[in-house]
Amino acid sequence: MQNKQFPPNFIWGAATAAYQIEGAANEDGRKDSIWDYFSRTPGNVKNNATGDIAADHYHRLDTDIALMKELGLKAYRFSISWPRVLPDGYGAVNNKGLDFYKRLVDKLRDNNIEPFITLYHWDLPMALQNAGGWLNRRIVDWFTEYAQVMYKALGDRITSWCTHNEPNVSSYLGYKVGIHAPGVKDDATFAQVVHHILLSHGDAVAAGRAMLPNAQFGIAPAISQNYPATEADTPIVKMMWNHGPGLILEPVFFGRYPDVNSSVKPIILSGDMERISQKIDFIGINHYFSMWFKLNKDGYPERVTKDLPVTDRNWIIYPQGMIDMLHTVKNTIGNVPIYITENGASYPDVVTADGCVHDKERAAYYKGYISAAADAINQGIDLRGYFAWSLIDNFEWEMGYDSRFGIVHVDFETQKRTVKDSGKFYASVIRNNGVVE
Ligand code: IFM
Repeated sequence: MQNKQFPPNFIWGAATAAYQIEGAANEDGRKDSIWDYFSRTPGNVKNNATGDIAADHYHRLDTDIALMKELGLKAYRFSISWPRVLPDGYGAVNNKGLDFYKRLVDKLRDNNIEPFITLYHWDLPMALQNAGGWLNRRIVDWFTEYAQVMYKALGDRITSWCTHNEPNVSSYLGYKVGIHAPGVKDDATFAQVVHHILLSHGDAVAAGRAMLPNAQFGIAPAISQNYPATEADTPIVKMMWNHGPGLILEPVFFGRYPDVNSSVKPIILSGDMERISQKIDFIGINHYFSMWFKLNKDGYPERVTKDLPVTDRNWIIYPQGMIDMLHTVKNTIGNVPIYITENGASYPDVVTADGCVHDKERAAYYKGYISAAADAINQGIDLRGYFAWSLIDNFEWEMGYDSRFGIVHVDFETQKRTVKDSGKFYASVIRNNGVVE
């Protein structure tokens, strides 16, 4: 393999999300989110795990920032817990909650680590869910109010604002399939929720432009790469795009929904599509795997297996898929600045007698995907940065603590952190600004 170098100023980071790492679920004025409620309901999460303590990041800020420093991170992507800042979703601001994020941002800046904020990574305040949640159109105003609270509190210290993390996934798993909070399985609800999420994105961007003219605004869908099993299955590729990332990116970039060939349509009021299609400055892409599909006898896509390596989640490892995906995005929406806002792999790690975590498969995964990122840049993709998912092992939604994605191991009994071999590999990538053999 040749050395893979990146442009100067390429941003190397790692990512986390509030509910997955913070813990301190009932402290300093925070109230429940839909994930607190969902995970405390028996049977929803493996081993009935909750994020009550998670990686206890709320109390371990200094340790975790020291780890980021040790790894040499240039940037840290994290999300704000809406119910920590606005426990009832809107109205009274919880200053103790806000102070936590002010401290985090100040400490990052003191350490020359650029903070990248995501406003919504799935922890909707339960108070809002009780008022209809994402199905109630008033949520667009509630979200915009929350965004404005954050712009006002941190706008002088933050350049990059991402409105929603994987809106295609949170809506699909939470409102269509029901395996994520709030556990709804209803096609009409799903369609309307997507529309309200998109509207909230657009209005939050517009509010941000008015308050912070120099800031950058974006959104981060999850985009896997889908291939047809045979040539006859090629229509599946477009179908999967339209139901997944296209459902987010086409309204945002073109002000129209892709054709999903469904009788279930959201209620769209006059002016909505203009509000959704605000100009944005970047897209974040969360990319993990590729999939192959064939059309089954009913005309629906069905996954086919491939003789390729997989992670412990059965996610196919195929770095070329990330390059192909980036070209699809560029060909569809234009050469917009892109950050890979999440990329990583889950494996069942063990701390060995030498006190280390020799996660060579994860290290190989990173080598493959980071090399692919370099190739994509050489092929003309405007890729500005890359964030490993995740900085530390954490609460992996319906999988609880049974799926580890960290480049730093967390012992959830003692909260001890151990940099994995993949973390050491990633640190070397950052030091060398690329993969050096
Ligand atoms: O842990 C999640 C994250 O919250 C969203 N993107 C995918 C990750 C791994 O499943």
